[in-house]
Amino acid sequence: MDSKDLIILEDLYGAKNYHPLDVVVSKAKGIWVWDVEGNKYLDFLSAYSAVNQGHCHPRIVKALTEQAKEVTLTSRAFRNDQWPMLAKEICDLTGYEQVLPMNSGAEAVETAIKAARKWAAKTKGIPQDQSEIITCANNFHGRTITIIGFSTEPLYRKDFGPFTPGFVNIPFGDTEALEEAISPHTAAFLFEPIQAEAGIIIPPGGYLEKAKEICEKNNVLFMADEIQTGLGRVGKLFACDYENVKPDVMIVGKSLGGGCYAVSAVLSMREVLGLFAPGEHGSTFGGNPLGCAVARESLKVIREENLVTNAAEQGDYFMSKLATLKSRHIKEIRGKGLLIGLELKEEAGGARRFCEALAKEGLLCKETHENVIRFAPPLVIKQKDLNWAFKKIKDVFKALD
Ligand code: IF1
Repeated sequence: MDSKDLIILEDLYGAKNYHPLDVVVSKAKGIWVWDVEGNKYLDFLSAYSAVNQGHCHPRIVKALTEQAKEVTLTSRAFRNDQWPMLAKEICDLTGYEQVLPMNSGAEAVETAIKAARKWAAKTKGIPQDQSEIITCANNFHGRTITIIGFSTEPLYRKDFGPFTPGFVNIPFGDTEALEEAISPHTAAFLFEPIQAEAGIIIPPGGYLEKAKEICEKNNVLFMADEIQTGLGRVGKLFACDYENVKPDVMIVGKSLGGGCYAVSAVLSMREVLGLFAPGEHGSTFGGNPLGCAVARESLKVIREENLVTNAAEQGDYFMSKLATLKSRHIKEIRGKGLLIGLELKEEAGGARRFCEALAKEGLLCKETHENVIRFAPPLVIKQKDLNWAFKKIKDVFKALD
């Protein structure tokens, strides 16, 4: 089967809930992927930051294959020898007292929402079914009905109602709006420290610190969704580290599974996660030994290969290169670490055509919304590869100028 045949099959049998570039990947290693015909591409998306460690990292693949020969799934009706080790290691790494394991990011966000509502009822004393959670406009936290219910993106919501009540939206980056939105029924403030899908939106300096202060003053849980910004992506272990702010609840996922398995988790103090009684929440695959063995190695790779420092250094370097681009199409270039967005002017004709031209040059990027090209390579990338990528970007902007 060549790429053409495979695209026909996918378009015939696959639901069209995506509009992928016509690149049919059959092999991947580190920062590189190859299509069925053997054409080589540099991956500048990292599966939306789920492959921070690079594709098919040998240590993570080894952890996967070794564990697969021992035990893969027991359900949590019984215990296993990998989950307790991951629980300790991730709590030691992040400084939280407890952790609840899930699989997808959305499941972890839903878990955090349930934890906040449970805490509101049992600890804050908010009357049953009256707790509120404050979220930000242009958020992205996943695709479940509850989560899209507080999305402000019509495309994610259309025809999927009715939605879950109990959410209040405020503008991102605005602490006065946060203060005004808090009521005696507010359980939590759920936010992304940098809004990636919204177009790599970085809040004003001091925003996280001030927002945390407001939440503390009002006994509101400060819940950070670090599923995309966490685990080194933005040049710190977590985006909240830029302001030395420690969320009450932290949600992680994506690269926790090292690109080899879906592993997500909610981290918090016992005062919050300790409120879950047996049977009140769960998941068939949550905390399974295969995912936990992979996650343990994924975290070790991030630490032992200094991926956080590399993301900071290479991100700064790449931003300085991008700043030299001369193009009438460029509106703004922004980012932290290796989460970078290049925003085009309205009249540039949309980011998709730039991504398609870049793919032809061997650089795989993805547009976010209409006008932002996202640059997010695996955190193992070296300067020489960024130079290669930059030349492709420069050539494409010259050609499309
Ligand atoms: C899609 C976007 C990115 C996330 C944050 C939770 C989740 C995500 C901050 C949910 C997932 C993915 C989902 C994927 C595309 C991608 C995405 F474009 F959709 F918004 F990365 F920006 N919190 N983001 O970024 O995690 O359930 O997917 O494991 O749905 O198209 P998930």
